[in-house]
Amino acid sequence: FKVARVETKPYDGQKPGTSGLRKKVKVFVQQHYLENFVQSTFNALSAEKVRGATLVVSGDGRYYSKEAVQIIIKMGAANGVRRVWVGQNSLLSTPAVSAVIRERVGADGSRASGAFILTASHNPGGPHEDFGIKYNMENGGPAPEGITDKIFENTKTIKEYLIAEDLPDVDISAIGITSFSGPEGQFDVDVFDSATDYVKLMKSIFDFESIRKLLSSPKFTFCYDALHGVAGAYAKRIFVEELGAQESSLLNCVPKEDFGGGHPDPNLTYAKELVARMGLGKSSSGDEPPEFGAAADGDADRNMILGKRFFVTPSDSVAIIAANAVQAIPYFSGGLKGVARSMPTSAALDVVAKHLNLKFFEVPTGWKFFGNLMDAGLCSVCGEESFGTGSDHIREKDGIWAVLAWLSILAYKNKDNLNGEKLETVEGIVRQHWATYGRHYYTRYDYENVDAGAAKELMAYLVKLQSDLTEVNNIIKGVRSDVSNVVEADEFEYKDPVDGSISKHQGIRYLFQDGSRLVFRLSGTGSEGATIRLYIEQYEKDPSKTGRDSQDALAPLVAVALKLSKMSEFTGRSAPTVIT
Ligand code: VG1
Ligand code: CO
Repeated sequence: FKVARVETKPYDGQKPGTSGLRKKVKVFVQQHYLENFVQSTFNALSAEKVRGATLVVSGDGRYYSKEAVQIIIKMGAANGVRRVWVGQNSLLSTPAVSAVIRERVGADGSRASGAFILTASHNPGGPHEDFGIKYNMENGGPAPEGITDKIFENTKTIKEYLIAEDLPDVDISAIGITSFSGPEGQFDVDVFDSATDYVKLMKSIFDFESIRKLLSSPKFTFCYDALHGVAGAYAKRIFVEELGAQESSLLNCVPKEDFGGGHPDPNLTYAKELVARMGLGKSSSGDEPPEFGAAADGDADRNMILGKRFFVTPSDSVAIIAANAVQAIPYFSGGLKGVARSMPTSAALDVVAKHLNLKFFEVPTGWKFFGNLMDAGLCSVCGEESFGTGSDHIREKDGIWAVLAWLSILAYKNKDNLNGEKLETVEGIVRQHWATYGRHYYTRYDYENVDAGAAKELMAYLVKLQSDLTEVNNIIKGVRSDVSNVVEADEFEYKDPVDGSISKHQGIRYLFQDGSRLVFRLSGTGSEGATIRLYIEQYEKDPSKTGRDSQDALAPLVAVALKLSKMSEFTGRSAPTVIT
């Protein structure tokens, strides 16, 4: 093949957000749009990460992925990349990409040094919905801000990109290596099975035999919903073939370009079918719900864990996994190096860290901040309130890992009980945890697709309000006299303990005397307008008071949050789009 230099002009707005560049498909298909971003990424990396390198390119299989893979292959070839690795049909979950970078060895002994992940994660897909792309580094984790800032700068000045226009499209449905010869020698495209490396890694972390026993117990019933995302490509292999679950326990496990028209976000609003099956929500079918249910998002890095008629908040989930990991999961049997959570995630994990005397870190939203801690050996288990949970086995959050972690805990708690009267349940484990550590009542209100100007004004107003806590507390007393005082308010700023880098403006916090918190942030993953996220948390230590309905328990704080922020005045909304 030959290398063509194509002239181009910059596009506005190619700034990677919390997790890569996400835009409507109609934006991505504009002439040179994807090419500009890919070339800007190559130009932001040091030469040895590109020339002669091995790169992974794949994603959640959403609409426009197949075209994008071919473009990136041709651009890789032209930029001197030696090999491109592609999951069959361009499918690889985000955690599997991370695993492939860290674990896979090519037939010729090669190893990958980075990846383009093609996903907009939990955002809907299809010709009228979202596409996305992000770059991951040689540790398997998302590019740090230093790199994403450079990429953005490059997109503003780009004049040309390199592409092997005459390279034929590669058949990405067939496993095997196709070789080409270019000006600098051989170039290979290696199409491989999407699940093999990931499944192998999972088997090295968990005790599959004990999970298999749990799943085969007639008293244990199981259900998994991939919401038509890429998790489906792993669910059958792991849950059915390896662990013996029934095929009928898999819902929506065939990956689709448009996620079946749904919103592939595993929460109580969007995972409707699973929620009904688990006996939650209004549309319960009347059948006896399974003991355990879980769902994933489009790229399978998120998870929702449910018990029979019971929802586990993601903040509780990571705390419970951390509290039980050493006993229940072989990978952690030597102890935890430390734990970490994102700032808006509830402090349930903090309490576990304190009890178990573990190192603890609070980082800004987005998985990239956990990676440095893990690379430095400071953190084993971490999580976010946004249905992201994971560990240092890779450098991304991992939806299926979280399910296997919960199944391991259930298997451990029931190991002498599989033929007994009654199994320990998800709900039982969570209530026991609250009794020991106290409960963090938690909810998040999302206001999606709000006018971007109005959202900025609301945030600016909240920052200004922070300078006068007397005023803040007067407003609060005017709404609810039963809510405690705000004692501190700030904008969260993070100094990375490993590389010393500083991230500012990571969310507005109001901290109350009784440990309650209100956090306000603007989303960095949307593709249209602005999304305001409001996080509400309240700690209850008294074991006799940990069993309340969470929306009831939090009603006073919610009222205060809405009043303090003038939410309806600024946004014109009387209610949030999604409550989780
Ligand atoms: C959201 C979540 C954040 C998560 C990010 C990527 O970001 O809040 O916790 O890491 O999505 O998740 P934001 O900026 O919209 O609040 V995924 O599964 O979309 O890659
Ligand atoms: Co995701």
